[in-house]
Amino acid sequence: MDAKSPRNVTHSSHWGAFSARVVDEKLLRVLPFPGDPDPSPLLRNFEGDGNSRARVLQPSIRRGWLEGRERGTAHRELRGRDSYVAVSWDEALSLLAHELRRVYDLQGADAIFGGSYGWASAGRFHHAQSQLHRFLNLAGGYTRSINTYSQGASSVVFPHILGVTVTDLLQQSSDWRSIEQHTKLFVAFGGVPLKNASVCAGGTGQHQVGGHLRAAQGAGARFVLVSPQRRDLPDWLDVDWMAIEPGTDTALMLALAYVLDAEDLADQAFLRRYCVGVEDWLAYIRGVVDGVAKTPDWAGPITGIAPDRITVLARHMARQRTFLTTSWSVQRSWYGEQPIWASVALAALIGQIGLPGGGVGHGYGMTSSTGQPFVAKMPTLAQGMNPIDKFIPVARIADMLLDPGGTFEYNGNTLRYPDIRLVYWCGGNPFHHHQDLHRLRRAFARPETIVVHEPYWTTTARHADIVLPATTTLERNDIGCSGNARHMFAMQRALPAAGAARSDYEIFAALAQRLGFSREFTEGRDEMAWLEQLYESWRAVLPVEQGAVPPFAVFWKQGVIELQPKHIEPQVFLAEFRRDPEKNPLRTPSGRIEITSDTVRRFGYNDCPGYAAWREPPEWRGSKLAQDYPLVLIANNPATRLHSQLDAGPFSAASKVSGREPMCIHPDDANLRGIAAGDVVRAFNARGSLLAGAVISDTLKRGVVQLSTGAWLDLQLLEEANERSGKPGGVRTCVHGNPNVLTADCGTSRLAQGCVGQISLVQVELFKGRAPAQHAWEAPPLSGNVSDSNNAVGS
Ligand code: PGD
Repeated sequence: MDAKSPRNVTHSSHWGAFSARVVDEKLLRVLPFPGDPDPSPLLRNFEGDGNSRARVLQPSIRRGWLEGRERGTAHRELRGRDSYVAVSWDEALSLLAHELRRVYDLQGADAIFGGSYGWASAGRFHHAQSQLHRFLNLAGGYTRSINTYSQGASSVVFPHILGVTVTDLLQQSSDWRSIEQHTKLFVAFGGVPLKNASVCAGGTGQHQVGGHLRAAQGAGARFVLVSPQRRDLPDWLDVDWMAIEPGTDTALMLALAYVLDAEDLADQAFLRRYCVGVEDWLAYIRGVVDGVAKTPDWAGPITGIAPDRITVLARHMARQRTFLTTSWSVQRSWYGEQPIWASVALAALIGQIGLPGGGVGHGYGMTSSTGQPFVAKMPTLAQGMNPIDKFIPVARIADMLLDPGGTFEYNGNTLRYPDIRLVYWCGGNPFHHHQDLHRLRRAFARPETIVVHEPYWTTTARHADIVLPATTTLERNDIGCSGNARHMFAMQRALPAAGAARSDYEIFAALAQRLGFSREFTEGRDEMAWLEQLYESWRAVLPVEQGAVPPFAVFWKQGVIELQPKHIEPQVFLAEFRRDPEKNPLRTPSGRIEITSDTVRRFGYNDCPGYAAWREPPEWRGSKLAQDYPLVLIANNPATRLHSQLDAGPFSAASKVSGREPMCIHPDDANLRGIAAGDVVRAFNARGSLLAGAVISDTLKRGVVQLSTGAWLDLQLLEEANERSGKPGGVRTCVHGNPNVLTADCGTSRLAQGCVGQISLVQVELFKGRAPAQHAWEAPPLSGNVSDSNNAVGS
């Protein structure tokens, strides 16, 4: 077909399937998949040319590294503000192959950090982490990371309480049909925010969470929202909003448990048959352990919720079919293990775990997947074996780089940080996702070499020594699906690669050739041959209930196939266990729900004892620090993009206020500070400072401000910082509004070491200086000019 004639190309993304209307090799429009009842507005971010300014178009080497590394300096401190030299693919790959060999030979494989956390793009073959891990495993191995920024605490605590991993949980969760049919009271700690249900890893053809909420309400369910933000459930839903103090959900749950216990409403038969350790927990709740009974009167001043509302809610919970769910955000904070544990223990007292419409869940609305019936395992690229057994919990990256050889606690073990010399990142943006970004900058000044594959000049790319231009999802072929979604999409190449960009696969294939394991890495296949192999080996082991699934050629031509959910009947979490706990014990040491875990108790962690307990977080409204920083900042996931992806796209860009990320502030807090809608405000604490655009809203609790993650970092020295907070010589301020300059970099507890990015204490003031424009979406200074012939694929 003539490249100029318009064509529609089937494709998919983490935020939904679509067809790309392409004219003259340019993307004109994105049209949502017609089968999607509620397509995500995030699709618009693919359109326009806002993102193209920041494309990495050529392999680029940081000048300080290029000029200094022979002399052993490499000017690591310049990372993040250095200029780059464009080089040919041949030169870049030779430099990198040499560097990898040097580090493997001199320092060993555990000196290479290949954790490379990040969402990258949908697509089973071009999954950036899988490509990197397959490559590094063949090269000799690497230090890896475990767990996620999403569910850092819950992924470690659930196996102790219920014997399930978070992956099991996603597959086994009670599905929305069972909730619609049976739930009378739906209590959502942290809500079911539709902005998050817009996305799921791998994408979906059907966004259905809004429809399920509507159906449940239509069938008579009542919703209680426990959150500092009303927007955590849709405004069209009739909701009883308990505007809780951020970080205090555990205290509320303990008080609810207190009422159930005190008023003899706990289901004793359930507790006896299915649980262990309830008496120890109740002794703590009654105040036998620490002299403090966890009554509603105790919880009222902590949570900001009136004691009588707590009492009434507990009674309602016991008297009707009640479903409790916690968001991922409530555990992304200090002692994040506790609200998860408390929610399960509370549901156990209610006694409805394993019954349709009752019991407990986690992560409803956090992606579109939770509560959708499991369909099938996905085609997966084999990563091989890593001969190195060193790992860190993912959010401990800065600790590792700053403290080689240092020890840390994790889930009952004392471990040691390796001495990392080379960091290899592919498909993630730590200068978006990590906390305390000034500290991360210091950590990123440590390794000898940092390598990043990126389509865009993100802040992470700007901290790398070797930056290799990666294609975007639209520039390659792939297969899009996720385990809890019914459709599988052919993700067909829509656009030619920008500049000299190559897919991660092509980059690793060329590197593997230089390092002598090309055959093992590629197995002799090109992109299309890999897609066919992945699809056909997946199709060969599909369960019979999937019926006839067409061969690859037919699938590719059709662009989409529809699969069947594994269970026809509504799925109920732990129903088998409830039916017969002897025959279907949980995978906990006792085989029962561990309201108290002897295993965790034996670890001896005071920040995570053997049952759910209230610990005052270092940063909350009640802490001493609140005298200086009286507002609680919620730094949650954005509504206008996935994390930091396509921040310059039209939907995300249009949401900026005065050229910056919008910060929501309650009218009373705004009035107190003389802030009006649209003003540029400065938020700061001892860790950092940022500018944002004010949005005045009473949809959040007084004393709370909200700023989404994902605005690309743009640190500028502001000489004109306000007198009250100004420092001599100015303050390095993110003028775009990336909240992770303000968040704390420490673990949830010694158990899980998850990230605590959700909540921090800050002060906010009207910015009185001349606010500079943000330049985060532009490429850094680049010298050198490389002819296209140098860049041919395969060099
Ligand atoms: P993304 O913006 O998705 O963020 O952090 P994550 O690092 O996943 O980054 C993906 C990067 O991959 C982008 O820069 C994109 O351009 C690049 N990319 C896309 N496709 C490809 C590809 O094919 N190849 C290559 N090489 N690159 C590609 C997300 C993380 O942030 C998560 S999951 C959560 S839940 C956390 N949430 C919070 C929070 O609530 N609060 C705070 N304060 N901080 C958080 N950080 C965490």
